[in-house]
Amino acid sequence: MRAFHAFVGAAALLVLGACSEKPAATTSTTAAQSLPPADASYTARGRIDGLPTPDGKSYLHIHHETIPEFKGRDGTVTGMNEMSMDFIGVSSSVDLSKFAIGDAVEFTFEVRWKSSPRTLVTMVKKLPPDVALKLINETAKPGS
Ligand SMILES: [Cu+2]
Repeated sequence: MRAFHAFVGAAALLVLGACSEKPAATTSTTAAQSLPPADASYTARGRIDGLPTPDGKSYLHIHHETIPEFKGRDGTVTGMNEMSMDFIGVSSSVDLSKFAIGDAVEFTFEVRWKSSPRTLVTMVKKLPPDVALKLINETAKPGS
């Protein structure tokens, strides 16, 4: 019995390992080679609310400030309200290991309405921790 359970455990780990590596590999390949030109690119400020986990269940999540110049699918400037938003596509050139939840950041993302990932984060840089972000709906600060 004991040997059987150990075997099942090892098999489960292998499956998890395979799942967690696939999305990352797909994202970086896509980013480097086969993406059409971006419809638009925006730079905004925000606070990191979540970071990708190896199991693929969590993505880069940023509570961003208002983006007044944001254009909708038809090219009309609609603006994007302050919101907490998942960014599923992250360029392989961005090293997220340097960041922690709660970090204030400036970041750039590209939008492609007709392909996947629809948003691709291409730059993230840390802002001073005491920077005053305009996040009206910010509730409890992480760690408080
Ligand atoms: Cu948004």
